[in-house]
Amino acid sequence: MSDVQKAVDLLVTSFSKYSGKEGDKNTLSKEELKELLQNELGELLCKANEKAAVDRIFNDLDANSNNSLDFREFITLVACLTMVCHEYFIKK
Ligand SMILES: [Ca+2]
Ligand SMILES: [Ca+2]
Repeated sequence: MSDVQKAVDLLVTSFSKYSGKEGDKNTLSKEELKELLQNELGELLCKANEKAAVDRIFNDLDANSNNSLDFREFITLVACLTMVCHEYFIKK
């Protein structure tokens, strides 16, 4: 597999790993998002431990306000982070 294919595969696998923990297997609850942020993005999002920060990220991502994040809503976070990282490397 190419690097990009591996990255896509990893994103899908990582999402499923957390979304399958409770409730709907295909969506992330706030608790599942919190675990994902802490375990997978702790270095990028150092405030993932703060409840208010998790609440804000969750509400920002939950585009249809149904109190759960599907893969499409989750990928918005990954896209934003990727763009921020990209800008950072361009400026370097
Ligand atoms: Ca779930
Ligand atoms: Ca939603």
